[in-house]
Amino acid sequence: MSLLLFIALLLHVNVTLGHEELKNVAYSKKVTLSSEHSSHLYPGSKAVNGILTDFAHTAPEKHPWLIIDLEATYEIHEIEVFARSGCCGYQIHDLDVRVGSDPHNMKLCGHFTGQASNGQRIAFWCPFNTKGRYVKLQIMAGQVNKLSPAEVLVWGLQVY
Ligand SMILES: [Ca+2]
Repeated sequence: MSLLLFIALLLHVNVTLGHEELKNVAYSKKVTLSSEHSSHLYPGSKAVNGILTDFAHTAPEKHPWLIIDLEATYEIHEIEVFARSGCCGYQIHDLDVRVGSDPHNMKLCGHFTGQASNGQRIAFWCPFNTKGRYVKLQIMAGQVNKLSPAEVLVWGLQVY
């Protein structure tokens, strides 16, 4: 990846690839968590608000998950997950990232064993021609886990 492209990705600006533009299609979309933190201070919307210093946070569970509804079908190239920056990055581990046309029929895009460090950016490059409307993150191992991403970016092209 060129330095310029990398900087463009960091700044969340659109990247031109040939004649098409990859966009972060998760920004401000609807996010459902498998459970909410008891304080209700960390809703799913904080995982797609463009702010790396806040985060979504489930209650403690065995296999907590987060689903983003992209509201349309996209060809998805890359998914980026940022761990919490101030603390507790280790909460991101054994993470499956899946894409699909409905939440019950999803294909694996990538897996991160971890544990993450605070603020770590984790990139998942989806298999060629991955298409879907829903993106799911789920912790797959351990007994008591909290899913707490600071931000999830989904780089895709709309399928017409
Ligand atoms: Ca955020």
